[in-house]
Amino acid sequence: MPTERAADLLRRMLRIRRLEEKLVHLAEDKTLIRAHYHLYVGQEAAGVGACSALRREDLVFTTHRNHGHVVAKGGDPFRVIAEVIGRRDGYLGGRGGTFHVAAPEIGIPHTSAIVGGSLPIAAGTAWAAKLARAGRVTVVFFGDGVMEEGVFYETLNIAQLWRLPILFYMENNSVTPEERPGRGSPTSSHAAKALSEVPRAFGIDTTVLDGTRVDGVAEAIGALVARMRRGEGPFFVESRTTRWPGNYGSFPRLPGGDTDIDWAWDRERPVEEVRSWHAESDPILLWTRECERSGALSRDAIRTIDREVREEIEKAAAAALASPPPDPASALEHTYA
Ligand SMILES: Cc1ncc(C[n+]2csc(CCOP(=O)(O)OP(=O)(O)O)c2C)c(N)n1
Ligand SMILES: [Mg+2]
Repeated sequence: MPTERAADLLRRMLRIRRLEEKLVHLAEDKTLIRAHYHLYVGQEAAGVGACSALRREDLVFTTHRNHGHVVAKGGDPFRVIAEVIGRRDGYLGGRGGTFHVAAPEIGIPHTSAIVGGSLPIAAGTAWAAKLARAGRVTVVFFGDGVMEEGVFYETLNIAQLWRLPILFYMENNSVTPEERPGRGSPTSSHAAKALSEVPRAFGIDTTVLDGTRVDGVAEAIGALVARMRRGEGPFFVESRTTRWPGNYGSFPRLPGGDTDIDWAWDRERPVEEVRSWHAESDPILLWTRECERSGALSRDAIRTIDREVREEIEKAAAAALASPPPDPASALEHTYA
């Protein structure tokens, strides 16, 4: 891979990681994030790889883990952080908060934290694009838990019957490293033997991906997006990742602190709780090692990118903290009766 592109993918993944680490630090002040919030740590390669195949006008729908998808689609970290902490410069003026970060101007018209809530709306934008012959595609990211919801089945059915230009991007974040593609089959709490067999039963072209490999995701999704632009679709992807230990429990934690980019080479250094995760399943450290191995990026170039991203996120967070809360007089804006 050319150096430019390798660096761009790394920068985008790091932007998400550093932003979310910053959120955990901000959340220590309970007045900044007043309720529950979820992180995308460990799944960055999925969002960044998939969105790298998209244009600005393509549409993306996301979930309760939306920060990563919004940044991957080109969202401004300042406006994302401002939204999460409820400030005026947030993408929704501080009204949405962590669960509903959406940014229509970059193709994220709506975000729902209702498990499965975005699927039928995404099918709607795909239907609209098809009618308008817009060549625009829709990607809907969702978790494996969505496959337990009724709306999933209705949406898959109509999307296939109407041949909609939509990619169902299912992030199966509950697999062990041994269960990632090429190694074995995941066990699941779903009645289906394999989750990927479900869309196949609808006749939908389905791919199982290693969601920790940003280059593999980018290449596979690039090919599917090209086919959708030529009028094919729908497609289904099962993207397998391994849950980051900090995402267990009711609130995210940073076991061992912020990710140190040097852990890519110094595998024994992270605390034991996260050591094997960073060694085998951290998409950013996997990519860092791959970039060095292939010669696309030197260790120093990687460290420089990380330093630049950390500075960028520090600035974004400072600006978000300086942004005022919404004006009380605007409370009824966007309210319909
Ligand atoms: C309809 C609905 N039921 C339950 C919840 C509570 N809830 C929030 S996240 C979540 C788990 C979703 O699992 P999955 O889709 O696999 O996403 P993950 O958290 O693993 O990324 C649940 C049950 C919800 N938000 N919406
Ligand atoms: Mg899940």
